[in-house]
Amino acid sequence: MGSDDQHLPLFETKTARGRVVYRVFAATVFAGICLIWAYRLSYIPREGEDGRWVWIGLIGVELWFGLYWVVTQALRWNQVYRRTFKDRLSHRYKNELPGVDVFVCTADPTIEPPIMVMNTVLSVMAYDYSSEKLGIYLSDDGGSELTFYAFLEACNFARYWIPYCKKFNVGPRSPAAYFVSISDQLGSRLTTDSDAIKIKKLYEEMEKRIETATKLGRIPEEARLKHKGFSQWKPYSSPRDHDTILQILIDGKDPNAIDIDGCRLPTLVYLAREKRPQHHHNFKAGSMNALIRVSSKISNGQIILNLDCDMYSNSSQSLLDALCFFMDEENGHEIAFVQFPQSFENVTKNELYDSLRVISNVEFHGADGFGGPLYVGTGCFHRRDTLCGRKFTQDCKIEWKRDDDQKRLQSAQELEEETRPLASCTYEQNTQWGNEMGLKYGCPVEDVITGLSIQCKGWKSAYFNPERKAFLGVTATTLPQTLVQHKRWSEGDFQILLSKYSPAWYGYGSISLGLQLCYCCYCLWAPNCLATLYYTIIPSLYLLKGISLFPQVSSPWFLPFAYVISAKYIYSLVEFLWSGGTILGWWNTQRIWLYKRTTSYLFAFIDTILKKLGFTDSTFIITAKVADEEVFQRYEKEIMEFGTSSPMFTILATLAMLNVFCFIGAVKRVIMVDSIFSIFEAMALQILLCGVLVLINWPLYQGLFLRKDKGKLPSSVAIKSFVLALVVCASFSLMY
Ligand SMILES: *[C@@H]1O[C@H](CO)[C@@H](O)[C@H](O)[C@H]1NC(C)=O
Ligand SMILES: CC(=O)N[C@H]1CO[C@H](CO)[C@@H](O)[C@@H]1O
Repeated sequence: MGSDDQHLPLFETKTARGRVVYRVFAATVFAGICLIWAYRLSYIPREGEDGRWVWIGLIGVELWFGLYWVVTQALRWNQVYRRTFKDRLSHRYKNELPGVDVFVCTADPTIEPPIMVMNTVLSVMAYDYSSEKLGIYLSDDGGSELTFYAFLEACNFARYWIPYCKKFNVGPRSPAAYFVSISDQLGSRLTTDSDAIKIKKLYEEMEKRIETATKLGRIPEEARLKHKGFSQWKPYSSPRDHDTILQILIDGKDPNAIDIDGCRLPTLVYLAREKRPQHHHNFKAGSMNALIRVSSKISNGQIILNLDCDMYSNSSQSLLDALCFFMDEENGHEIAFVQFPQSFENVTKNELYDSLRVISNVEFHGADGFGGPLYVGTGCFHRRDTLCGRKFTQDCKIEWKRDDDQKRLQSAQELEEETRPLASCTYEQNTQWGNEMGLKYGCPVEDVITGLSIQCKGWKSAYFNPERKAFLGVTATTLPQTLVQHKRWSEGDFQILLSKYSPAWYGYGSISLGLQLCYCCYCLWAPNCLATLYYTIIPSLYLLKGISLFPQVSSPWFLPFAYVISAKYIYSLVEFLWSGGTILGWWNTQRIWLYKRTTSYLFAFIDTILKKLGFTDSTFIITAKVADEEVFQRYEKEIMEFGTSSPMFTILATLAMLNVFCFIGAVKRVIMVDSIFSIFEAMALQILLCGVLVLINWPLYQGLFLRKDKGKLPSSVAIKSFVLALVVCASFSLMY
């Protein structure tokens, strides 16, 4: 190792190419938007004329869309890309790498099957990292014996799995994903590759035991007798009412904790924090904070990785990638967390529901250019001290070398006893936990608000989006799941905007203006519903009536509309294709964009306002990660899944019906009254808007009238929406 090597950075940051071209393009779009505003303001119908108020409404809506578009430019203005140099890291630090604790949170064994959770756990246990420095903590908010049983099984299987992974350098290291990936080869190599076959058999036996236990809802008696840990479940224990259950299954400091090759194993800890009905448990933020405290006594890794239980590690090197950021001599000391993208394994080719493609591959790179991405609650490495509320100062370079390997005198059992009180319900009373320390409480997106407050303390974050995805999760596979998930996100983000931690004022002066705007793009999701609803309803109704709300085709004012609309959509298509999507995928994403805005965001908006006025209380809904066989088959065929009747679907269906009626009305008018040309001349944009709405709603009409399977819309929704839309159209036609 030459002395020059010491000065080379561990990561590099490159600004995106084509930035200037993009900025010029954005400026032209903005000029178009200004012209649209000018048109609206100069043609307001006079008092008493038809459509005066509607026109004024359009001014408001177009002002909103235009300004929101300006805000979203922050995410595209200054994109950067990161690259790491893991070889330099290993070279320079060899055995002096810091301890890393991995937190996996699960909450309900029926919604999040234990076998899936164990695959996540096993995938991180098998990281390419020195086992003594790795601690894996499972927080089980379901307080379930089933999960604990599965964890014991996984712990045992790990003794075979980790050596196998290291010996053959396998990838991915989630056994389930690995066996799927080699299933073709296994078929042909049946007789030669006996190691693979042996380990697969072991896995399948374990899987069978866990799945049987899950199905029966109870664990085998002999397992219960074999491990003392089960005695911590008392007859009166229930998920909402139990003592702290803490088990150190593998003590990394114990020289006897070894795998079948005699190598040390990572620390493995199970925690179900105390739950009492009279104490609020603060959902995932509460369990993360309990884990932070408990782990500080056991392994106390300086770096903490937070993973959702359905998100396995697909790259055994991502830990080293993250360390390249933290340990860089030049810039590492200011980085508080490294966020990896949320990627999904279960996305169909033309992503029927939302896949966060553009957020992951475009927008977060933009936020990174202004000081760092948001913390999104999974796939994120944190420095422990910043997570615990430390403020940034220029001189707080961290000392990575620590004398960690000193012998601990207590046994694991003594340590458990000593640590248990840290996870009790009352521990946090009169402390700063949930406020200045750990993850913040009281917000449905505890992660985003926590990340923001860390950045407001002067820290930066980094976004790392490698070609080979570091973590893979499961995405929503039905429309209700998607909409509910987005309701929670948009509601949480909107609450942040209105809270004392609002990026708009709390962030002022402590994070860059660009980053403030980036946060606002997400925090303003919910209020977007109003403008979108206006645009999906009013122009169509006026089309039905034959009143034009947009400039005629021959008017010069038509040009800014045509330019802004085509520029925006062509750009959005190009961006989508560039980030790896398909054309149909883009079209599907536009549909979900519309559905989210007219339902999820609307409900989020109303709920937030009601909550501000003191009416409702927030509830955390976990979105199910499994679906039954039929649902799954439809998902694979990219058939939209409705299935239930919900107020959200009534809204969607009514809007869809309304647009069909208006479109039919317009066609009728063409045939009966006017000539095609004069209508088209006057109403081209309204016809286009209404027509696109009808086209994009095609799966809804299918779900309402054509499909016979269980995933269609219930007929009650069909009737309700039909009648509602008819009443609206008829009364509108009569009223004016
Ligand atoms: C996951 O990892 C495997 C190799 O281990 C790789 O072939 C695959 O492309 C990765 N998946 C994604 C989505 O990056
Ligand atoms: C939960 C779930 O739907 N898992 C599926 C994800 O996709 C893989 C591969 O397509 C399936 O094998 C899983 O069953």
